[in-house]
Amino acid sequence: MKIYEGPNIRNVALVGHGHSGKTQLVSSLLFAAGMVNRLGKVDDGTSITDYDEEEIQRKFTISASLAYAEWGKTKINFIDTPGYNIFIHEAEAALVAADAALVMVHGVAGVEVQTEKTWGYCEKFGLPRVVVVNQMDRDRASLDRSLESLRAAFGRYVIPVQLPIGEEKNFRGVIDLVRMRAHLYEPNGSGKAKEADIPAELSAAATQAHEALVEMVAEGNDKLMEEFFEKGTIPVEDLVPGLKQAISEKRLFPAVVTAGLPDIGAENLLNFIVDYLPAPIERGEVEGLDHDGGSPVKRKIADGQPVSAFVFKTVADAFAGRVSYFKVMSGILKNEANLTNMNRDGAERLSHIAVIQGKTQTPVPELHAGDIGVVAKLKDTLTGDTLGDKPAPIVYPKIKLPEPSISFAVEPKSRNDEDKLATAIHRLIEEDTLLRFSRDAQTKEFLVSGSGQQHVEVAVSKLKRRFNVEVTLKAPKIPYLETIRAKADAQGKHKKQTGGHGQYGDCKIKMEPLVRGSGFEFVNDIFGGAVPRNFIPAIEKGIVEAAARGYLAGYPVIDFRVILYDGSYHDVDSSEMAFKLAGSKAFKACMAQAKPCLLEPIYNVEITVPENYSGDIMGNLNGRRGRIQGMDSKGGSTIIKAQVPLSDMLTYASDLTSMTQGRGTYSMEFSHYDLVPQPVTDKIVAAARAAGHGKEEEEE
Ligand SMILES: Nc1nc2c(ncn2[C@@H]2O[C@H](COP(=O)(O)OP(=O)(O)OP(=O)(O)O)[C@@H](O)[C@H]2O)c(=O)[nH]1
Ligand SMILES: [Mg+2]
Repeated sequence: MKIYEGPNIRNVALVGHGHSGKTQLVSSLLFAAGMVNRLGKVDDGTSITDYDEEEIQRKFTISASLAYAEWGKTKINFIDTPGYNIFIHEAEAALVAADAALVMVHGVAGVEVQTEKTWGYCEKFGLPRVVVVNQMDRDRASLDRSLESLRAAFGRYVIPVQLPIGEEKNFRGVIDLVRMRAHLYEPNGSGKAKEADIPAELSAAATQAHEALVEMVAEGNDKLMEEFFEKGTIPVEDLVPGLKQAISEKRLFPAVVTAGLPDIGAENLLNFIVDYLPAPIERGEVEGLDHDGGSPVKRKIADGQPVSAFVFKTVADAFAGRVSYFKVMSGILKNEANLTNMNRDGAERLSHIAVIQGKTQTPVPELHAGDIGVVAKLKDTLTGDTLGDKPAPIVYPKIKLPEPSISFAVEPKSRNDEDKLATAIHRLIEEDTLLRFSRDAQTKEFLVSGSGQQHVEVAVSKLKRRFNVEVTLKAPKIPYLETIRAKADAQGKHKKQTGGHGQYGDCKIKMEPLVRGSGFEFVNDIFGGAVPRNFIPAIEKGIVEAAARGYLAGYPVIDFRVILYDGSYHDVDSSEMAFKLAGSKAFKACMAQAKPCLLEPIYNVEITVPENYSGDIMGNLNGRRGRIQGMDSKGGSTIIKAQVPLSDMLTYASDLTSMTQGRGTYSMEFSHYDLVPQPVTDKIVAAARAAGHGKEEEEE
């Protein structure tokens, strides 16, 4: 393995809608570049970057992965990312390591929901973009139609730099509109091309497209504009740097054509990446903080700087342990380096640094500023951490992922599974930072939360396959709550004075509603010792415990204030227990007056779907207690804002998947849930009782 330095490295991420062909294209590019000796295929489970068993089985990308092509003097690092909506956060998280993106669209479908979403991610990271119109060998594939949708979505700065030669099944090569040459690919899928003159029948179209390109390159560049007016064109030796600059400045988004499966356009794309996309060092400086939570500092992306690396991904391997993926942000990272974890202030030794081709590691002696590598068995470094030279501290910003939106209850299958569950899940969470594991304090269930049903199912499948832990998934119990809507005032008296030692406790309380999220407040307003001080905590305890047992359907009562203002006691018979029971009785008496109601968790969601599905989806929402709050359209998509009860969320998400034909053509974002007052139904009470809620208080 050669050592590559700054100018000879490219880091490009492939992003876009599911099924556009990103994973296939990476394998096809690697084959064309001679990195592998056969063409890996997604459909056979032999692609380089969908190597995980979960991916092979499902035939789509779940987690971002890395590959590289040594092309001429340059090493191109490819980051293949998922396009499926449920895993799209992985694409966002991986873009931090990229210096440019290939935004892939399907040549038949054009721009789709996740194309727009990932375009937005690229914008956020300030990445130059090449639009790849792929699968040009398919029936009805069309560059013109794809461009139409691209321009509608992203503006007129999406400009073709290639034209296809041949259509559909006959797609066999591309015209390079910069140099005005044709490249005809061998029909055997080798990814190799021969240069030729532009076919006569395409010559007029090519000239027109070339002129359009020249004008666009000149548009934002005074010097080139002058040259263009003078000569009526721009010679190729000025056009190449002009285009490169326009791409780096994100002024132009060039469009190329490919077909991954027959491996057409591969050499042209590899050359385009090397010739026109920026090397990491060309990005100049990166920003960070001088320590976690500290002040901003900048670091030049250059070999001459102190070493620093950002860990952007972690893989939890059952045998190799943690594998950390990092980008060298500055300096030269040597094998066996001793670095400091800048976030946790711990020492880490980087033994056996390597580059990775899918899952296959190749050890390297060093990696230069801008390059990407992996290392196993770091002690306590996780995704989002910065490693560096202790005397030159810098901490790079972590990516904030969305919150998980869907929770399932998990039940270990056996005692043995239960023992291993927490450890295994925590290792998975290191790899999949959006996954959450928790115990619901109220329902006592173990919950696994993720971005969608498939996300949680993949986690369960990994638990079994990698860690030999078996669990079953269930719909979680809904954590309803109860609250009050009116003030109340009541007395609670507990008195038993028959025979032996008696019991006596008596209190008067007022109750009033508080705003949502306030919880519980207790105010002691007793004057003159009507209740001795030492019994007051017992009254509060009695109320708190009664509130936890609920009033209407056995769900905890929240968001209210209790004011204890009077009471009485007995010198001999009063006890803590008696006052606790008095508190509980006073609470119940108040609840009867306080207009209690149930609070139901209702999610606020934003659903983006292709226009033609929006009618079905709104009908479905209305049919299941969803409330539509607003609608908007953008490109060919409709954005629906709605509220959906948590109790309907699981079935709702699976309905959406089937309504949009199972390929994740929608995107659903959850902001937060509100607790919304609802009437109590028999069904809810029955479910609560069945779940053991609202048990009677202890014997008096
Ligand atoms: N005809 C044709 N089929 C292709 C081409 N590229 C990919 N496919 C097929 O399209 C399907 C999707 O390809 P993938 O490479 O998995 O797509 P992807 O963009 O990685 O999808 P996600 O991982 O879900 O984001 C597979 O069945 C491929 O065999 C192509 O150029 N031509
Ligand atoms: Mg893929």
